[in-house]
Amino acid sequence: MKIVFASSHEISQHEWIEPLAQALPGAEVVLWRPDLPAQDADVAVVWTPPDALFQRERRLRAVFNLGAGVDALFRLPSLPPDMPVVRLEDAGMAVQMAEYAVWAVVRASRQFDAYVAQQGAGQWQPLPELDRAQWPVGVLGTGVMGTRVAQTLAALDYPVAGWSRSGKVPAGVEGFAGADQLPAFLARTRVLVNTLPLTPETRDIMRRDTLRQLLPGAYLVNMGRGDHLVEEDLLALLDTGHISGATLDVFRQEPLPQEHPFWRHPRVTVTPHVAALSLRRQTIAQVADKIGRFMRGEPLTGVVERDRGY
Ligand code: NDP
Ligand code: OXD
Repeated sequence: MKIVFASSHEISQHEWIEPLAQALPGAEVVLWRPDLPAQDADVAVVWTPPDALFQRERRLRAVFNLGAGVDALFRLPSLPPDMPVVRLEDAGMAVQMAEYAVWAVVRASRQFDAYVAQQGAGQWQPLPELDRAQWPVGVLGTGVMGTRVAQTLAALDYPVAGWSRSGKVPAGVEGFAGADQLPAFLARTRVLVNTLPLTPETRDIMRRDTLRQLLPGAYLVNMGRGDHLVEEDLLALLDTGHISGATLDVFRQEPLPQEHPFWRHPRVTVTPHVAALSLRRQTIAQVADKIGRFMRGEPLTGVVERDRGY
């Protein structure tokens, strides 16, 4: 079996290629480069690869994505429509997403930024206590990531609801399903936490008319994809005060351009797409297991449903 490894990021032979080969005895693992002859590989392991991969590697039987989101792959015109695409499931990312959401929600609801400002001014001024009932959290997408986020915030006694296609939510979380129930979900939500995958149906889901349905003084946490959020609409609603602040990890253009107003906005926190980092050991173990199952014709999870887009 021959595996090509294709990534837009720098790939170290020592950190990725060799451990993957060790985890799959008998497999040949090579780094794919557009300037080398086609490798005639059986499978590709990828993170945001170039379209040229699928133009050149004509014998691929499946592609294994080194992340949970497959939107970048689906943008490639040469990805064959019937090629199985297998995504990463959790692999140590869900707990990080939960940490990120807790960081943002707790900072906003406990007014910790105000205490940081007070320290700067040498002020000792306790602020009113937190009333969690005033901070209902709504999690968009209750899949692998959203479930862990919702469970973690519910364990901190925030009132938590989740929205998904099916309405499936963990215990202790109120469930809302589909487009029909989106208005009711938004109307009870003050902190909106996005963990949706990017698909044609979810693109621009956070825009003026949906964000305006949130409770006044709403707070936004975006960990899904930049294209979920209409950035100008967020800026306009921050200006009116309807949205009190936002913590954003993903952007329509990454890296976020230097001139972008989010960088200097006093109520926007920017992080560089790090809500959950790939953990090398867990990622390699999971991908190797999935490739092994695929090659042996055994059932495997994480196969993306192409018509749903996730
Ligand atoms: P899953 O496929 O496990 O979950 C997706 C969830 O979104 C499901 O609950 C699904 O509903 C719901 N959903 C999808 N489409 C719709 C729709 N049209 N309407 C309502 N609900 C919908 O994905 P993961 O949780 O593993 O990952 C989610 C996303 O998180 C990734 O695609 C990626 O964009 C992002 N991510 C970001 C990271 C970062 O560092 N910023 C790191 C990792 C992931 P249902 O349950 O009914 O199917
Ligand atoms: C992912 C990501 O989708 O890191 O896994 O964004």
